[in-house]
Parts: sequence; structure tokens; C-alpha cells
Amino acid sequence: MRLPAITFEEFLESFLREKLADGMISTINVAGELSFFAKEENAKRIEKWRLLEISVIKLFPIQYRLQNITKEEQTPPTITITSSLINLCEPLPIDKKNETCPDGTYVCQIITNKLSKEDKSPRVITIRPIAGDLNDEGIFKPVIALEPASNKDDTSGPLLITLNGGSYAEQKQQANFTFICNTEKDNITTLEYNNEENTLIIRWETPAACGQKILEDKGMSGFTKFIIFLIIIALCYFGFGAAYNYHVYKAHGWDLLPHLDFWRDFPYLISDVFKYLINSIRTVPLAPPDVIFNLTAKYKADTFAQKVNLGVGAYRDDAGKPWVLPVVKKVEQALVNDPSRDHEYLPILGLPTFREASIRLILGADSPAIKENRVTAAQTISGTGANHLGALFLSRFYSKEVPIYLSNPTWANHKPIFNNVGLETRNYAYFNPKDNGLDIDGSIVLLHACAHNPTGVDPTQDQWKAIADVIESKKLFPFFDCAYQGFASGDLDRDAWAVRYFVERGFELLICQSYAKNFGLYGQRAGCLTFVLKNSDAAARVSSQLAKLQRSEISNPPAHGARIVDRVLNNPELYAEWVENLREMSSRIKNMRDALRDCLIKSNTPGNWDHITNQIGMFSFTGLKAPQVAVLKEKFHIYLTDNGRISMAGLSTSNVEYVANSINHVVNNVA
Ligand code: KET
Repeated sequence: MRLPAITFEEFLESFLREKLADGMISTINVAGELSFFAKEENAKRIEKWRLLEISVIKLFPIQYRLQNITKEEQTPPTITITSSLINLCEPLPIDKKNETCPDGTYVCQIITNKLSKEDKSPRVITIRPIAGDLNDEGIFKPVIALEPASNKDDTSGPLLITLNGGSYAEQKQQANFTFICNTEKDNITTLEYNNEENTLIIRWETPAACGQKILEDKGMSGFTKFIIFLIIIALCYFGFGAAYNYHVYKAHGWDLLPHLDFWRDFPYLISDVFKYLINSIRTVPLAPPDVIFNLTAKYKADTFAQKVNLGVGAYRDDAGKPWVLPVVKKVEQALVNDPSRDHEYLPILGLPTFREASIRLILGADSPAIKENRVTAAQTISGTGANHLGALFLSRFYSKEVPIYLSNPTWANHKPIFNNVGLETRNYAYFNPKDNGLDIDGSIVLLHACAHNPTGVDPTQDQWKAIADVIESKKLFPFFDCAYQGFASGDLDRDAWAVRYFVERGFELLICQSYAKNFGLYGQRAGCLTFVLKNSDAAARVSSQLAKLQRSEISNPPAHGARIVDRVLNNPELYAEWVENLREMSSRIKNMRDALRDCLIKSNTPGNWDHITNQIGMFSFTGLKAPQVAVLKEKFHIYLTDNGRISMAGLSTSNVEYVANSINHVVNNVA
């Protein structure tokens, strides 16, 4: 088969446009390698073209050689000497004298005259640039026409390369190279200039033009392969055997050779190797400490008298002590004295009355969703457990493929919780009503029901409505995390407004409730995961699956904390007392906000500190930078997370001034 003459660019163009017919094609790349391609059998797409056998002609060695060919002719009364300078890859070097080829020339002829053979100073008559980009940018773009007169079995035929470019006497010039395979010599055998076509014709015999067969698999016979296989086996046998004898018997010299013992021990050896590999796979890397709880550990270890813990979101009284809510204390006492109390397992989904009360607390007692029997809940290991069970459920029954969008920033544990069940987490810019342009259709989106952690900035009701619009239009699944009900506004119903609004709009959603903060039951791990669904049938199905997941995860939830919450929520008097206790906590936090802001202003701390009192909930996102936080920790023994979040409950009338002065110091002195 004779291949068509095509330029490199033409070839690429046609290749990319998938215009090639069946059969073979050839290409030459810039390194001068000629390759033949053939279509793979049954290939459907053009990408399936593969390098067939076959033959690569290494023009590379030729291209990088500067050739200077001189031809002498008797042209009475003088002698004409034609020097042809050729370098196919780089422009020819220029020397100082004006008797040489212009800049950018790849092929050039210099014609000189001398009077006799003895004449030592010939005169330059003509300098004729033949190939090269001599015009605009000085960049040479080779235009290579390729015409291998060969088929796939015969790759040694002549190969024609044409270099275009160079203008002389307003005529386009051209150099035609015909490469001929010659394994014996490497020289230019013919050189002439065709005046009619302005073409320098060069015949170049060289071993570089000889096709080198690239052997395909067929190159190695079955027998050779077998012999190689045996050699490898023997090498392994002697190698492993010697290593074994050396390690086990401390053998040397001939004793290293494997003997029968080796075979007896071989199975154990293999099992040892596997055990070793499995153990090294199982090697547990050291995990970094938790960003929040590590602060508590460091605070506890610190012996400095004025140390302050503003890290974990846990309420403290004005003496900096953990506070057991009086109502909790009262109920706990009643529980202890209750002779009917035992320590049996709770049902898998937890205390039924606790769950019902939790649902009423978040949705409102008169929620239509409750009346329509389309709500279901599971008692969980506090808020974290609710987040986990919700994530696990969604990864099984919603989709493992869709990501969950978390506000940026969010609670440090959200990402690990969702990643642990295989859900991908992504961020959404924390609410900006102008920026609804996220391409997140069908995903899950996590919303902090109230008292956003860590920013302390909640959407207004109008902004919640706008968020609901986006969630509806993008068909997102709302995942509410509600760890601070009662802490945002001090009013339980007002803090549940967003969740109730979404339920009213008819969304299917889930809510994670924590009683750690609003009941001060941190270590008791009382929480609830509630699903609001389209109908009671869906609620029953979800409930059954929650029970199945819960059984394999924790079997059933812990009783003590849930019993306390249950009694309080289901008894109007205790409930009223609880609301009072909650108010006490939230108003102390509010007082601390005022006090901190006042102190910062009084001490002329640069910046605007209004956000301290504008923000709500347990935290303040101070705006302090990581280096400033580091100094607060190291120099002032004040512990807070690196993002500048402080737990307002860690402040008290006795330490707020110290904290404000320390903040003043870092704001003034640390960039
Ligand atoms: N959600 C949010 C938003 C949250 O801030 C927390 C706890 C939880 C859920 C879980 O709380 P649980 O104790 O599982 O009911 N946040 C504080 C404590 C922690 O990190 O675990 C904190 O941010 O300091």
C-alpha cells in the first residue's frame, strides 16, 4: 500500500476530525520519528488507533546535525564553490562576517568565486536562503511533507521531507530531502539546485532512515518464554531459600543453598509473609487531636491561675463552674427515689414519650405534620448521634452519590460525621441572599436551625424564606442541626421558627436535636433524630429502617438523660421551671456579650466590636486571626479555637476584663 503524501499539520487535522479511512496511517512527529498506525480490530472510536508493529524511522540523529556540503565547479575564468549549510532543527549559526546565511535560516546556500585553486580569498557572489521562517516573528514552523514509499512490510524505502520557507529574489524556496536507508554509510550523495522550481534537491543516505521493526508480542516464542519463566522460578527459589537459611539458621557459604527443610517450612513462610503484609497494612497512623476537646485537655493541664477556657460550647456559671440545671437536679433526685426505676434496656428507638415530647418541642405541639401522623423519631446519642444516624440513613436511602453542603464555616465535627458514612461534603458560602447560584441540585444541605456555630449569625425570617425558595427550586434535602434551641433568642418556640416554617412549606426534612446544651446534660448523651415526611406510610417505613440501623450501631440508646428530659418535657410545671433555667443561662450569656464589648471599647481596642452583641447563641465569632489566637493561648492562657470562636459561657464577671485586655493586646501587637 502506498501512503498519501500529507503534511504533518494536515495529518493532525484529519486525525482529529476523525476523517481517516480504515487501514493504515502514518505520522512523523517533531522528533523525526515516523510511525505507522493501524486501527485496532473492532475499535469503535478513533482513539483506538494504536501504534501497529511497526516501524520507527529515527530521523532525530540527522536533524540535529549541521551539514556543510561543498560543490566545486570549473566556471572559466573562475571556479565556483557552492556551500550548502543544512540544519533541520535549529537555525544555522551566524558568524560575524556578512558572508553567511541570514538569521532564522535552516537551509542556505553560499556561492563564492575564486580565480584559481591557489586563490586563498574567494569572493561571495550570492547568499541564497532556502528554508526557514525568515519573515515575521522569526519562529520557524516546519512544514513537513511526508511521502514514504513503503507499505507496512517495507519501511526501508525512501522518505521525502520537504522544508518550505525562505525567500530569495522574491521567489519561494524549498529544500527536498530524500532519505534513503543505507546501513553502511551516512552521506549526502546528490546535491543540485533546480532553477525552475527554486528547489534544492538533496539525497541523503543514512542508517537513520532505516525502519526499525518494533516487535510485537509475537517476537518472543513460547519456548523462550517458558525458559525465562523457569529461570525466574529458579532465581526465586535460590534467592528466597538462601535468605530463609540465612535468617533462620544463620547459614553461610554452601549452606545457604535451599534444602528440604525449606519446603517443609514453605507454607509457614508464605503465611508469615502474608501476616507481615496484613500487619503493615493495618498499621494505624496517628490521628491529630480533636480541635475542640484538645483545648479542654490543654486547659485542664494548665496550672496558670487566671487561665480561661473559651473553647468547648458548654455552659458555665459566673464562677466558671459547670451548672447542673436546678430542674435537672430535682428530676434526677425524683428518679433516684423512684422505686419503679430500673436499668433495663430502652426500646431500640428510645423512650417513646421522650421522642414524642422532642417532636413537639421542635415542631410545636399543634404542628399539622404531627396531626397527620407523618413524623417519626429515634432517640440518639445526643446531637452528634442524631447527626450520625441522619447521615447514615441518607447515605443508604437518599443517595450516596450526592454531596452534602455545609455552611462555611460550620461545627468542626460536621465534615467528619458525613465523611464517615461515605458522603462527600462541600461548602456553601454562609448565607448570602444575592448568591443563590450554586449548582447543587438534588443534594443535601445542612442548616443550623438556630444559634449558628461558630458564627453566631442566624438568617432573618426573610432570609430563611429566601433560603427555603432556593432549597425548593433546587430540590435539596434540608438537614437541620438544632443543638442550641433556647440559646439563640432565649425563647424555645422562636428558636424553632425556621424548622416550623420549612415544615409549613411542605418540605420533607430531618432534624437533629441535642439536649446537651439546653438541659446541661452534656455527658448524658440525650438527643433525638426526627424525620418529617410526606405521609404516614413513609414515616412508618423510615421508622423501621431507623430501628434497623440503630440496632446495629448502638442497639438502644442510654436511658438516664432521656428520662430526665422526658419528665421535664411532659410535665407543665417542670417545663416552666426548665424555661426559667434556660432564661437564666441565656441572659448570663447576653450579659457577658455586653460586658466583653464594653471592656473592649473601654480599652480602645482597634476595630468595631458590635458583632459581639449582635451575634446570638453560645458563641461569638470574634474575627481574631490564628496568630492572635496562638498568642492568646500561649501568653495569656486563654483557650479558644483557631478560627477565633469563643464560647461566651466561658466568660464570667471575674475574667471578662482579663480576656478583653488580652484581646486588646493581641489586636494591637499581633498581625
Ligand atoms: N451540632 C452542633 C452545631 C454543635 O455545635 C454540637 C456541639 C453538636 C451538634 C453536638 O453536640 P452533642 O454534645 O453531641 O449533643 N458542639 C460543641 C461541642 C462539640 O464540639 O462536640 C462545640 O462546638 O463546642
